[in-house]
Amino acid sequence: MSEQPVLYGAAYSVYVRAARLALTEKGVAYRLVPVDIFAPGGPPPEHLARHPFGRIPAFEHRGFALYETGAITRYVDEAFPGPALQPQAPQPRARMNQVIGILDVYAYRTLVWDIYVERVSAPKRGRASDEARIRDALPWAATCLAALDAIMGPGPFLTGPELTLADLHAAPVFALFTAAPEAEPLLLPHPGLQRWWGRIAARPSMAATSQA
Ligand SMILES: N[C@@H](CCC(=O)N[C@@H](CS)C(=O)NCC(=O)O)C(=O)O
Repeated sequence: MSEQPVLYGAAYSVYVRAARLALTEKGVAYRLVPVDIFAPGGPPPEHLARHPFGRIPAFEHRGFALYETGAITRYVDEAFPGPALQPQAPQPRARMNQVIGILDVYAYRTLVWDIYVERVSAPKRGRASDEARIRDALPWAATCLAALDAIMGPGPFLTGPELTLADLHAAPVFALFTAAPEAEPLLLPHPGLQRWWGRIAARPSMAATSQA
């Protein structure tokens, strides 16, 4: 049984990076064990035993196995010493959970799969971008950014004066989205969000999680 938490996944993954950011911001040493969910035969059977939906990350600490990134990052915050990554007061805590929900349900698919993957990843892999998919995603992307901006208010972090899990779930999404040229015009109406991204992108935890 490992004392040190273990994260099963791949460094390229948005969700794995959110979990790594939480561990890093808490100052928790962990092991990243590579899993190839896109292997020709599908996710390896030992990974499906950890995660029946075949996604990454999966997590383990002292024999306690967990999947779903929101559960993992909240567990990491609550089980380890270090700076609190969740507000105590009900209202800012609800805002943090609201942002994580927006990212999971709306922003991840739109900003990462519809825009970043189509515009940046697909051509790198020799596939033409699906222009219709990108075009259709732009209004949704604008809605996602406006919603996050409205919640952020004066900042400097997404849900107020302190860094929270909301920032750590959002940062990996923005790291990919902002690599697409579509990001700049979409972010233009949101200078507060741009400043937030500049601030988050410069954190040592982002450098520490930029590769395996
Ligand atoms: N709800 C899951 C989502 C995890 C997820 O979708 N991870 C992506 C990588 S960033 C994945 O495993 N994708 C594989 C697939 O879609 O088959 C969580 O919160 O952990």
